[in-house]
Amino acid sequence: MSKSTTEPSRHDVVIIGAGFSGMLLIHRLRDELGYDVKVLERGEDVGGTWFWNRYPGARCDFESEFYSYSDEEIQQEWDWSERYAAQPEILDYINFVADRWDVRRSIEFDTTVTSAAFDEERDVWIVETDRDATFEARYLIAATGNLSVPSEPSFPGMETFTGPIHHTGRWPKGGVDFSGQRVAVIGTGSSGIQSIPLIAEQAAELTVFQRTATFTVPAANRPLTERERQVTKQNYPVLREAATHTRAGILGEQPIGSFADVDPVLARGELERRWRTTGLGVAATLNDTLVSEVANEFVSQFVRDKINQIVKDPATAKLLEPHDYPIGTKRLALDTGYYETFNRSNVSLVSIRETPIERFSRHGIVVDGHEHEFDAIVLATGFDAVTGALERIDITGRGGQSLTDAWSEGARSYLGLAVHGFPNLFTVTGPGSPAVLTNVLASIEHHVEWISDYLEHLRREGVSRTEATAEAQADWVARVAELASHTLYPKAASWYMGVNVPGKPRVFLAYLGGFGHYRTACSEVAASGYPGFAHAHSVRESAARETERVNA
Ligand code: NA7
Repeated sequence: MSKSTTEPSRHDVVIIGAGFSGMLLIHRLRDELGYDVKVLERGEDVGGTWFWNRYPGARCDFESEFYSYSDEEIQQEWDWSERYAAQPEILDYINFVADRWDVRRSIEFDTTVTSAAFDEERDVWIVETDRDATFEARYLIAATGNLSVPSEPSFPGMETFTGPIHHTGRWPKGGVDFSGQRVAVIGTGSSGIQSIPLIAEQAAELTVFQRTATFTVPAANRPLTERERQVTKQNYPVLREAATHTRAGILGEQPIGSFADVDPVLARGELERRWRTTGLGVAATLNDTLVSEVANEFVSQFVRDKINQIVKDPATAKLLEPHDYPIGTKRLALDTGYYETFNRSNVSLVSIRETPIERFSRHGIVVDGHEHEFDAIVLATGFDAVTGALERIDITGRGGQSLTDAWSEGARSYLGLAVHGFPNLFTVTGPGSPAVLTNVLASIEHHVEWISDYLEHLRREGVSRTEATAEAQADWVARVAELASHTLYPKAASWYMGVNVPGKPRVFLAYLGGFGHYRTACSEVAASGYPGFAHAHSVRESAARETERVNA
């Protein structure tokens, strides 16, 4: 911990992260409720995930008109150009909102939080940073994002490679010019799938190293018409409200029934229609795709057939066919021309399933004794998702307990919002919430609203310390695990399960009961006076109140 030599900067609330969540927290808590807030942000500007993930092809995979704040003024003013906006447009939007809400005056940029310790005497968090600055606040809110810490595998000899190595999640600000170069991409998750078609267009040669073939469906991205924008704008409140009742926090195609009840010819036709027009709607065609192996296999095989139709070389098509997990149990990727890219003469695919990367050399990558030579290497290897950002901060709660120890057997949380042993700490879209399975903007708005309401409740009640009880947390963790156990999700080695990071405990990190039910559960807690949280007054404040009482 780098202890500051100067007086701490004192606030009501310290927030870590200035992405979509941190910005909304400033607006809600500072502008609407009058709290003194301070946001600490590692980057040099706002944007979070969308600040860092500047790789070619990066775009959202929920429709932009809804992958955005529901603020009426802003949603009426902003025009989205495409169904799924690309990263530069999303970052422009974030900057537009940052100016409108004047958030930057509450943010310390280029500031990495190194530790946070709860002072039980005063009921405040003491937050240290990598700069000579300490911050104190009654409440600490982690708005650290689920996909913010890149997972960078360390291959032997990596340091000997003479060319540049870029991680998709830390892409250089000015972009990268691959013209005329021999380029390697390692990783075929969403980031690889989005960037590979564009890198292939620019590079002289592109070699894709694939460990697991991923299910991906066409995004069916296209420009939005003025008419479409108008209709959405006229109906925003009702559309947003309806979305909060859905499983994923977004209105989309509804299932046509379960595998057993639907005529396979009809189901196949519906899959065909959705493949061409609806992106993620493919996986929602049957309502039991994520719980029934036969239903899942039907949809999985449909996608494999598509791959074989699109990819001309049968051996490459075979390698691209996903067989390692049921469709939907890892995040379904949305692509623009991914499978078609493998028909290009400058693109080749190397499977590293059976023969993993042995090492990097000065000039490239060695697999199965063969050296592939490259000018540049792209790591599209994903993130230490959901818990990574918090576990990199030395967080100490009540009794000197560290968060890393508390989560050593998997992240535990009450409602995905609070952690037993860590009073006055809230996590936006935290583990145990459904956030990563939803349109995350809907989840962020819900959490910010819930936390703000709760802070107001605590303020009204004169409470200085709140903590999730061990029992409430245990019940919630059991509920999350129980829901997952009835699905096919645990069959995939996914980042939802923490499996992609070596040594991370294998625990399903998201609530599978659906966004609508989750909201209801959170509302019920609020409406019943926040059961599952223990409230107290700080030792000092209680003493002050007692003195006041005696003097009166
Ligand atoms: P993902 O989805 O975690 O994908 C990472 C990819 O990198 C995946 O294909 C991995 O293979 C591969 N990978 C990771 N480590 C290695 C090593 N050591 N060797 C070879 N290959 C490796 O991350 P993304 O950034 O693509 O997407 C994250 C989310 O962003 C996505 O879900 C959307 O929500 C947006 P594996 O499958 O583990 O075998």
